[in-house]
Amino acid sequence: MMRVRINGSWLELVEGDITQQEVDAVVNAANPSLRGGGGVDGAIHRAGGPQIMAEAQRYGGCPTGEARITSGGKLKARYVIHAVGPIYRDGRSGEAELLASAYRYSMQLASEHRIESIAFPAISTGAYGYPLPEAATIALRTVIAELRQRPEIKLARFVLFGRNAYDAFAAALQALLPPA
Ligand code: AR6
Repeated sequence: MMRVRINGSWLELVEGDITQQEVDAVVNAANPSLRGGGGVDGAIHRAGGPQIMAEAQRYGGCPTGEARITSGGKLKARYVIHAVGPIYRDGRSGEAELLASAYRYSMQLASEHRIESIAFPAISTGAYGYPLPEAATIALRTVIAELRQRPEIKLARFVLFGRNAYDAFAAALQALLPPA
């Protein structure tokens, strides 16, 4: 576990399962149809039950780089924010901006819904193939900038699935922080 103070708020890295988090909102790594899938998406819908899908369907989809919010169903979290990251192609097809946008959009929705604690997965790094080191740097840089601008969000936690993802985020965070 790693924990750093960003102004008055906390940024945390933990290894674990996002469906088990006791936070106001968990972020789903969704696809533009919002109709479910594997990975985090499958796990969230399985754990949260059919209410989440019923609400998500009403949006009729979500463009890449944006996000939509539903209730958390049976999850401990009150909300699920369905964020759509990019499919990684070659790194020169706008992927970095779209990935940053998915995180920014999620933080904006969190602010609007008075969400004080939010848990993110490593969006786009599974089925969508984004290389972990690059994705980690973009994710952390973006969420740190958002925490600085949105002091009402008190905690942003990255929930990394497996040692490999955790280590990539820990290394990226060390590299972003000012030297002690
Ligand atoms: N908790 C936290 N992280 C997890 C969990 C979990 N329970 N399960 C997997 N991960 P992915 P993407 C990690 O594939 O790349 C779906 O089919 C996983 O190890 O879930 O954005 C959607 O419907 C990886 O590091 O999302 C889309 O079609 C990270 O979460 C597509 O996959 C993201 O992997 C989205 O692909």
